Amino acid sequence: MKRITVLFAFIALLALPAVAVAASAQPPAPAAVSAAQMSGSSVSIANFSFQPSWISVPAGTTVSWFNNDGVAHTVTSDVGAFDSGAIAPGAGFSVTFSTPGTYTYHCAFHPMMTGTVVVTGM
Ligand SMILES: [Cu+2]
Repeated sequence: MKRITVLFAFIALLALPAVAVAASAQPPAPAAVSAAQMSGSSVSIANFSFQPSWISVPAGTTVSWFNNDGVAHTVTSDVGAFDSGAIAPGAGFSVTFSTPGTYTYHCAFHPMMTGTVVVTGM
């Protein structure tokens, strides 16, 4: 009986590193958003901020926001040009900017969260 107990302990020790590797091998959920961010047309909402808070895109670009935070936020134009309404954690919102200009926006729930989209001519 004691030998079986030792065997089980040995197996458990062997299994531990395998479990740890499997857990760390899981890809981060918003991998697609990260790739899009490199093109400059995607904004992550995280830690009560827009990241990046300032982006510049050519006219005709669709800018997407993705809520990576644990609470709902909004993407609300300062002048009423667009308003996402509440974006739940894990959800997104996008706007296609066809007219060059500077578009400032904020979160209606947390007014200290602000961002800017600069749309340049084509
Ligand atoms: Cu917010």
